[in-house]
Amino acid sequence: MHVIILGAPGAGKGTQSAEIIKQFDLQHLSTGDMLRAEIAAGTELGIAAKTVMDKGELVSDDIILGMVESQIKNSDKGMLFDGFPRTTVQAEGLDKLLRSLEQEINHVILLDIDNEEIIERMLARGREDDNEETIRNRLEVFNNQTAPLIEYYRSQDKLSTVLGSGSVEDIFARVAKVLSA
Ligand code: B4P
Repeated sequence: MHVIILGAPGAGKGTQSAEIIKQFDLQHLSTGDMLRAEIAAGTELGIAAKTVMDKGELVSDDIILGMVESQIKNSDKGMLFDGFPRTTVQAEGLDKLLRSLEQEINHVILLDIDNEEIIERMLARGREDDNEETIRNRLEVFNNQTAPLIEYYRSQDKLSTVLGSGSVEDIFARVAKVLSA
């Protein structure tokens, strides 16, 4: 089983992913974590990515697809894709790669939450890219570049929308219900 967790920045994708992999036998693939690891290691990719991430923009599709491809090919487990795909090009690239491996995405969970709650959460988190100006840009980037994926997966009949506000446990219970169905 391959699962995508989709949602605006700060919707709680990373938080729910940590719960999901505990209960379901999936390998966590977070492109945000992978990029932050590159930054921490001071690699050329990390240095380039940091400039983009600090502005709240998206790292290029080529870099992201290159990063995830080897992970997918080298894994024999179902994957939980967290924060990926974020553009139609990434979604099509993922579909193409999985098709070549005779696999497919089984579920897409959309965490639905309003912008004001998101801004409150991210300001409380206080990561380097969590200042108000960057957050507003990330929300705009989400609406322009990532939100079209909602329709992309709805038309494939794979999308389930889950209310993303409430306690972490309550939200996870909603997610688990979808994945267990
Ligand atoms: P990501 O690392 O993917 O993270 P995110 O969208 O900011 O947050 P997430 O939704 O995971 O929220 P979290 O659980 O942490 O992206 C960071 C950047 O990397 C992007 O802006 C982009 O530049 C780049 N990037 C990543 N993937 C890319 C791709 N595929 N293509 C191009 N660029 C890419 O939760 C947020 C906060 O809320 C936390 O503090 C958490 O504790 C809190 N919280 C969570 N659930 C809560 C709840 N139920 N109640 C109260 N607080 C809660």
